[in-house]
Amino acid sequence: MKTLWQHCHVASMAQGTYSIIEDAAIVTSGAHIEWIGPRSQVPSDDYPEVHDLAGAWVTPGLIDCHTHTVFGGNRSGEFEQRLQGVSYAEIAAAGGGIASTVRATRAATEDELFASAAKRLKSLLRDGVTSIEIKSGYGLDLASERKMLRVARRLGEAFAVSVRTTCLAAHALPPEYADRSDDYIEHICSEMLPALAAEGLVDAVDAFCEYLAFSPAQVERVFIAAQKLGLPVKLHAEQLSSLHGSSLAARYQALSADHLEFMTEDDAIAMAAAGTVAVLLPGAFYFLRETQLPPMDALRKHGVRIAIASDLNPGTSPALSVRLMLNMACTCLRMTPEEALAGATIHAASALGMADTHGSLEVGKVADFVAWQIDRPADLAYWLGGELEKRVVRHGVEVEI
Ligand code: DI6
Ligand code: FE
Repeated sequence: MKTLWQHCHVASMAQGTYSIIEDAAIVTSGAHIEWIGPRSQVPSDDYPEVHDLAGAWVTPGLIDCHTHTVFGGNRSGEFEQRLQGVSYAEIAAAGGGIASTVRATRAATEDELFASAAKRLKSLLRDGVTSIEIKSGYGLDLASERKMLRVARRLGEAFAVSVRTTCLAAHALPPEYADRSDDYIEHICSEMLPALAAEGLVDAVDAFCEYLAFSPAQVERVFIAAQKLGLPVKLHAEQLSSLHGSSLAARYQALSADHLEFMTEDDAIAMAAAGTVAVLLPGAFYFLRETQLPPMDALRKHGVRIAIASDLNPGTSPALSVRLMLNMACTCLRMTPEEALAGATIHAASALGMADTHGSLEVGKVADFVAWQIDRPADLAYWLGGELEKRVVRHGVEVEI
């Protein structure tokens, strides 16, 4: 069925810029965009449904391309302890940190994980998100990683959002494998990934490349296993130190390398050549009070596409708003509001391998868009969180949020 959406301005984000169409109209046919352009040129037709968007600014639905939305428990207690002077090392020695989230995630039932993740997801959806990536990585054994990925799939069925799942079994070393990290990598490559992929639970494979997680050589083994299964890869790289994981990711044509505070210009050159997207995570940068900025000038100079995501996780980025991340991308990373919005739309789509169908408003693409009651697109990066008046359309149909 054809629907006409009019009385709006559009920031289509085609080619990664606002690409503004003033006094615009959009024709959707079923789930897709059939026509978009100035209202004066709308093809004359009998539109069975016509929507007046009352002067709204229409953007693509936001895409949160890096999240750990599914996890047990939370770590606000540790946050409070740290601010009372307890050190991170003391908290970790007492079984806190990522290990505590692994214990809570393993102990939770699938339904419990679904219920807690659904609350966080709803907050992101109220912020205009229509696609999201959700990683595993707090299970760290086959059954628990499966449980997390199943919850991620179920969230995509229960809510008006497209979910891309990423297996992050190589996130941390589980206690059963203490001092045997190579054996755990072998277990991931030969047992976990093949089983989870066969169950259709994995859209991409990720790892944490860091001195306190896994080495580049170990990550490479995970990438080779993923490639054998025909799965694209991505990588947490250069968050705390420079191991050139982002160059390794580029060698494996990774969809993205993420965090990147400590990357070098050579890493940026490698990523640009491979078309690997740089996913910057200002929530983690802020929450950890990081001072090392990603090399913004090198990324821009070499034409690396930059995406922005929430990194929603209990340890380093308890972020429930993508728009707040846009603001932090501007204030902390000195991105422009236009770059930030491209980062949460078209470039985020590329980071998930879905830019052919999502991320910008163009003929033939999926009709996922938000009609915001704002004065100009920069408002999306300007307001600090809160809720903006809006209408959300997914697959050509307005959704209740
Ligand atoms: N980088 C991070 O910031 C998170 N994971 C990662 O690879 C931290 C996850 C946590 O502390 O729970
Ligand atoms: Fe992360």
